Amino acid sequence: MSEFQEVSKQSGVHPKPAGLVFQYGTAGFRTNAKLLDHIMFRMGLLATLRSKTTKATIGVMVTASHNPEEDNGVKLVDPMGEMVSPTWEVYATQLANAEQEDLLAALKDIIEKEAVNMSQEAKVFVGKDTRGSSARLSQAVLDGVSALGGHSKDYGLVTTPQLHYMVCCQNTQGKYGEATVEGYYKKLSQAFIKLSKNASNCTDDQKHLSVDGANGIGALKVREMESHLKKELHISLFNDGSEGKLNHQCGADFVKVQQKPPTGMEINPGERCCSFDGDADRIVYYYSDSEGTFHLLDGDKVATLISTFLKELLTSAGLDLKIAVVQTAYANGSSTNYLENTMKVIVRCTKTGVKHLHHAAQEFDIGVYFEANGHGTVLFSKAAEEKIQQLAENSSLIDEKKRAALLLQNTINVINQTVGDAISDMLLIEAILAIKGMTIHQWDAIYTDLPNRQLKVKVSDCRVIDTTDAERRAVSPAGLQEAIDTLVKKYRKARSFVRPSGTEDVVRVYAEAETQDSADDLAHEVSLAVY
Ligand code: 16G
Ligand code: ZN
Repeated sequence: MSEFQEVSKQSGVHPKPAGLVFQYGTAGFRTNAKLLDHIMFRMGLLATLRSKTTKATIGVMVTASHNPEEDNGVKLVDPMGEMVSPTWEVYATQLANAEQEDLLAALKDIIEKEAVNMSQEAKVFVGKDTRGSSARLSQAVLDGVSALGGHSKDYGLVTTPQLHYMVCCQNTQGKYGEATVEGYYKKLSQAFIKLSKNASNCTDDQKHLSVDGANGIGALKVREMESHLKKELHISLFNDGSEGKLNHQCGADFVKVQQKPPTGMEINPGERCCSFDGDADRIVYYYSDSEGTFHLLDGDKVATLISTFLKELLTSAGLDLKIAVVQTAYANGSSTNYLENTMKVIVRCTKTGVKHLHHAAQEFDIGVYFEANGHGTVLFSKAAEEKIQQLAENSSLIDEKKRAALLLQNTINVINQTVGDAISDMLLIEAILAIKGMTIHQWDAIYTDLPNRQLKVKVSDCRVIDTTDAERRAVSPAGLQEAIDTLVKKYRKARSFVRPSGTEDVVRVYAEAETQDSADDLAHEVSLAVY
């Protein structure tokens, strides 16, 4: 077969250094960019096979998100814009680790297991972030696709959620939108402008937002989008990539972990600010008060704002739809308490990693999912979307119901349902605050976060820790959970858990308690128990 000869030939241009082993982790492959060329080529091959079996377009995104500039990575996107299925994650690992002389055998093994029809056409969409290594690495992906005779479309510089969106649009024959970056801006901005029209008395001052672009792709794309927003949002962009280094002392991950503002940003008291991460799939908000104290509004606060807004609209529209919020063990206890006991919405907890949250959210009419780190979106079931649309089109409705239904409809259109999207989340949050006439301080005051602390512990092998109950309890090593339980009892309103990281060789420790000192002490004591 000539295609295998072509694979052999091309793989020689992208050789694997012998002995190098990587795993397709929570967010694909991610490591120093120098080690990734062969992996990129092979992911091009794998995406082509995946496209043939699904008879649909598959996406490949070259990015390492919030990692430092020297790193890079790759993620595969399935037909509806979701993360690639777990079986194919296993294939990805196998193909990436096959030694040079075993590559064809590894490839043929997948073809056989999945009964891939090699005469089926294949199409792969490729995107990349702004890292120096991304151009070369995305070319390696394209080489992989063409070696197996697949067709590719290179979207060039796009955010991760934009690529997910393109894949979904393509495979739904345009029902979700047009598979172009321009189409994405149009859909989101039109919905945003319609939502904004419902904000009466909104001053120019209230339409102002400072955005930290993490010196990455998000900054570029916010610039491109701005003209579509018709002055309904005034953005001051910082860390736009013109001077600073990607993710260095800035971006959503830095702000969340360090609990302080990014460098390179001017912050005036009370002003709304937000940070994207390096591939613009995460967002966190913050402000500094009149005393100069920094306040962070993370993914939990975002989930609360969005779910409150949606629940109120459902009530006004008289729609009986089941809404749930999906969180992880990292969600602040105060947020869970507020959602369950004050808001009375269903709350689910899943393991860390977007695919777990996404999956859980799909089980409800409306599933709002957010990780505390700011990655999240809202999913509407097909039935829910249809009910909302019917109501919005029903001309005999009284004003309040009609208004609520139209707001819901535009909310659906401003959201990127394929994956968490900093730009889309930003537009939705800005619209909600404007409609509710809410300041960032008022949003922050919905509930008060419990003080918390995260630590990481280096151990020789973090896999000795095994967890259950959505990572909230340790089942091994023996005695660890009992030790944590004893420590937690010493503090008021306390909670703590440990879990092995899926992206680094460390164990993560989380603790929260009534005071910051207690949270710090508890985290420290639990990390000692991990040794
Ligand atoms: C990945 C995940 C993110 C998760 C993080 C946890 C995706 C797209 N990204 O970045 O959701 O919060 O890993 O990292 O799933 P950890 O396992 O090292 O704590
Ligand atoms: Zn990211």
